[in-house]
Amino acid sequence: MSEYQTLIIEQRGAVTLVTLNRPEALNALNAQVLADLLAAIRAFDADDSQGCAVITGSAKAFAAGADIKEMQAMDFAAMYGSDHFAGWDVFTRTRKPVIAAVAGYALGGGCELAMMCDFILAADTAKFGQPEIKLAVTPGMGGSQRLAHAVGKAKAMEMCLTGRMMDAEEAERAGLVARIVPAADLVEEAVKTAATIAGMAPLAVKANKEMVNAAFDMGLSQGVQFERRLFHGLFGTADQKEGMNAFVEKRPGNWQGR
Ligand code: CO8
Repeated sequence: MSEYQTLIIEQRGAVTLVTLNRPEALNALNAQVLADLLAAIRAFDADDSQGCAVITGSAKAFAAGADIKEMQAMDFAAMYGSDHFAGWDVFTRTRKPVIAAVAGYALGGGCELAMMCDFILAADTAKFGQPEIKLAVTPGMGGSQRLAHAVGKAKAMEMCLTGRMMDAEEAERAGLVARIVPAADLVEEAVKTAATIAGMAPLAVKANKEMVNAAFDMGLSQGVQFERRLFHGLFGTADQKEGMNAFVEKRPGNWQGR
């Protein structure tokens, strides 16, 4: 039996495929999902045989939000006292890349989880939204910030204030998703993309992820400086020598991860 109550984990070569599995609640994110996901993602990050992860849901729902039934009776003291949702910050500290493969609903916390991943591949059936306003609350897992970064103020504001959903095409046009694929091919395409990433030199993968993320926290000149220092640092690795030698010798690189 799986050690996870709400996830199915498969290793496909160097790719960890994580499938959210709470079909009775359209994968709503409750405390158990958070605990399972943090444990799974920590195990993935610590496993040298794994280079990239994919998080997906079902055909109907990636995740239909934070679990409303779990939050329904909570008051301010319970929310603030437990710093509810702070655990999700841990998820974003994963150093290896994580791809969200989204089919169906990605609403509220589901949209926020997808945006916490490094990029989103969307099925043509995907629907994104921050409908918390309809519950008289707001996004609580970073959605207002990450959506505004991804799609700009006008669309983020409209989405948060009206709670309307964006389909896959609009999401791609707006820059929320990297690419749309037919629903039937979503998981295979995401695993294939993850395998491509997992086939790259591991330190370069971490450095690329870290520097693109820095663009959201740093000003331009500071970010460019950060990029350059990380770039310089990679010239202290065996894989940089191997990568450039392999190019000159017209052969694939053989990475050591150091
Ligand atoms: N939480 C708990 N249960 C849910 C959720 C959810 N977010 N979404 C769906 N479910 C449950 C339903 O209650 C239903 O259970 P049951 O069969 O026991 O009645 C089951 O999943 C199936 O759902 P539906 O029957 O509603 O399925 P439909 O196909 O009719 O509709 C929808 C699908 C449109 C996705 C609909 O389920 C829906 O609107 N869901 C809620 C979407 C939503 O509002 N999400 C945002 C939640 S709030 C959030 O994510 C962040 C809150 C931040 C708070 C900040 C606090 C610090």
